[in-house]
Amino acid sequence: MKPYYLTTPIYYASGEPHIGHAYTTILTDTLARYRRQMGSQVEFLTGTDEHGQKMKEAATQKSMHPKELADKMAKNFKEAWVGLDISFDRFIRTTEDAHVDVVQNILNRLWEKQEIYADNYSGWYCIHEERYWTSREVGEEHVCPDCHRPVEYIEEKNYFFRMGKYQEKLLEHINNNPNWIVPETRRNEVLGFLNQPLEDLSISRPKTRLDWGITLPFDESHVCYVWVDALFSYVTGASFPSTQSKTLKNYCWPADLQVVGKDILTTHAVYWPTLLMASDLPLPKKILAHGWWLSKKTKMSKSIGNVIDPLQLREKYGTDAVRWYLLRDMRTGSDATFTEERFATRYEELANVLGNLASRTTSMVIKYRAGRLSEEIETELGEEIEQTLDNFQKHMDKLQVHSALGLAMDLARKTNVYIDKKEPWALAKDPDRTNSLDTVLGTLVRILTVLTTLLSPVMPEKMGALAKHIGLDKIPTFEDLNLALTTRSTLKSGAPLFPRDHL
Ligand code: ME8
Repeated sequence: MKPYYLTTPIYYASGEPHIGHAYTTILTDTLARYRRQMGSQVEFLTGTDEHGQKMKEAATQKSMHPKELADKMAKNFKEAWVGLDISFDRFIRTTEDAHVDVVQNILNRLWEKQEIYADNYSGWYCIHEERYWTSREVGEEHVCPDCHRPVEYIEEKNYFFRMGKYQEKLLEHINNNPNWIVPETRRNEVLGFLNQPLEDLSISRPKTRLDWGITLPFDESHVCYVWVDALFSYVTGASFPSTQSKTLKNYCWPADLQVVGKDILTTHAVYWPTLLMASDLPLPKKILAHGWWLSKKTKMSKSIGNVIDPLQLREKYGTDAVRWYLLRDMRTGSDATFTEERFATRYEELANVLGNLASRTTSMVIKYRAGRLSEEIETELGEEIEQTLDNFQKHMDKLQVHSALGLAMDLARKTNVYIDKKEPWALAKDPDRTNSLDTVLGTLVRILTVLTTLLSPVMPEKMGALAKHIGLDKIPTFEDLNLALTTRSTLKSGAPLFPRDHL
């Protein structure tokens, strides 16, 4: 059976990874881990986008060859992802031979099918954004509408993809599949964009202007436009058969989910599906376009210079706290503002609600029952647990990760209230109420077990530690949850999960 295939964008290797990249990657990782826990086989792709003008410029500034810079940055991205516990299965680099081969093959196919034609182009071009603009878009000041840098007027031969002819087919697909682009606000943006006639897409750059890219198989004097090159890396990453490997072994296109930021929605929801239609390849099943992390009300970005280094935060608070903050504090799909105060508030929630519940529970089971739960004990709060499990999965399946995490934390909060109400320390003093104490302790451990399952996709390391404290040898999958409630070894106390001295 084909694995559940999901992807992050293929990030530009022209700069260091920052918190925005980390957010998308942690979000995708959490969804990948959730799928694995639901019993699916998963293929998770991330990687670096290493061709194009931006890459060439960044390398020139550093007096490096673009490939040398790409090697360095691909390593930095990979290290950042390992540091943030990202469970990617494949890291693709667009300079890999296998990818160059796939792109040339597909371009050839499109050329033979006359989906690509040569024409002269004259108009405005933004080097930084690597795209053409119309006179109306650049206005009288002649600046790029996206990055506000001056644009250049150019005249050159270009190859064009007949994108315009797929407009109706794409509209039909979006209209027939209301959940193809989520959230709905982003879907509406794409529909708005498609209200205008869709133009053909320039897919080449003359080597006289830019030589750092994949050579067109039908014209040696041009390279492929970096966006077309990078988009097809999703197909290469799915083990698309190339001229070297003709087999369909491990081939897993189409993607089940492609996660991107809202800045690159048009390329993913318009260029990409139309290129796939022309190549006779199926479309991805779903596109999730999330919002931006802002810093002082502006988008965090390399060029603005207001970015936050995710690895620095990790050193201070730990990997899982970074993962928690980013996913819990941003409504999946909307923008959010990054502040250290919000970070501290979210960390407090981990320490005071979840960490506190875990340490109270383990220390009571150790103190009153020498770390052993009595067997076949009735537990309470069954309905709350079932409802949380059910709603958590519903929210995750709708990709509303922030609300799923909120539900798990609510269960932990309610359980702390339950402890205060039941006063197990009073029950322990009363020999007539032994059963009641066992029920309370059993309930607490049962809930912590459920919480390890719910929260391990976002906090794999801490939930692994919690599972050990409560006597489990591994975090149960959703299916194993019932079994895991009865089979466990002695509970052990351990270091606090979320030490308060970080605050
Ligand atoms: O666009 N908030 O790469 P890129 C949230 N190479 N997410 C952010 C963010 C922010 N402030 N800043 C960046 C490219 N991101 C192309 C992609 S895909 C075939 C080619 C995340 O390095 C977000 O996912 O500029 C955004 O879409 C992506 O990084 C852009 O990364």
